[in-house]
Amino acid sequence: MTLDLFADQPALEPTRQPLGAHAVLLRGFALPFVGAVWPAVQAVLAAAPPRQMLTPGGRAMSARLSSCGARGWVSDARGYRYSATDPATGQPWPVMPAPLRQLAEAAAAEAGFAAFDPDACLINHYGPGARMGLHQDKDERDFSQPIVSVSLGLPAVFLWGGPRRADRALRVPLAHGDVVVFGGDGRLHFHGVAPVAAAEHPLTGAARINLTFRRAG
Ligand code: MD3
Ligand code: FE
Repeated sequence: MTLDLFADQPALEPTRQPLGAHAVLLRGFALPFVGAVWPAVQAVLAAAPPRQMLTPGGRAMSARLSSCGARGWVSDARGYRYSATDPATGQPWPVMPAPLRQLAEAAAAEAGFAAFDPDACLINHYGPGARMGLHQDKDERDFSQPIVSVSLGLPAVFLWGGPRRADRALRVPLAHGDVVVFGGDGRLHFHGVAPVAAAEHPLTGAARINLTFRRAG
């Protein structure tokens, strides 16, 4: 008889889980990249610290945002938009570090999107209790390219709705290292993040960090 040494081990390949027709969850896909990605994220956040943005309605978002790449996302009384410069400094956003770009390209390819070429990486920082209400992302121009989302640190429940605000949202637990790739019509679905529960993560401390890679311009 042959001893199956691996019978009780988790699959070596990341598990691929479709979330409806327009999104695929790649559990743990980012884990092999974290050693290179995390120091690069910390360097970006040191140069462009995450800040609470104001919605056009004048309310402060509870997640704190930063960006890297040729474009970053900003919100103020004038509205939401992509900007080539950080409004806090007037300087260009930090360049997108190679390890981040490589992770985004690899995840997109795994989900069937060849040659993903993001020009923006939004970095959302969630402390305990921070959340993101149901919203659509409509500020990008090229809807043929996917959006790649990478979760680091504390877990959270991602809310994955439909094309209408009233559509029932799926509750998807996301853990450190999980990646979701969104494409096609899913680009216009409502989505959000439930309040992050207070805890400590060995890498990020009391924070969830989400990277979203996009082709904005
Ligand atoms: C589906 N961020 O930055 S990532 C956002 O976890 C945002 O920080 C959440 O929603 C977070 O806009 C969710 C997943 C995500 C990001 C953008 C999308 C899903 C998306 C745009 C269109 C459709
Ligand atoms: Fe969004």
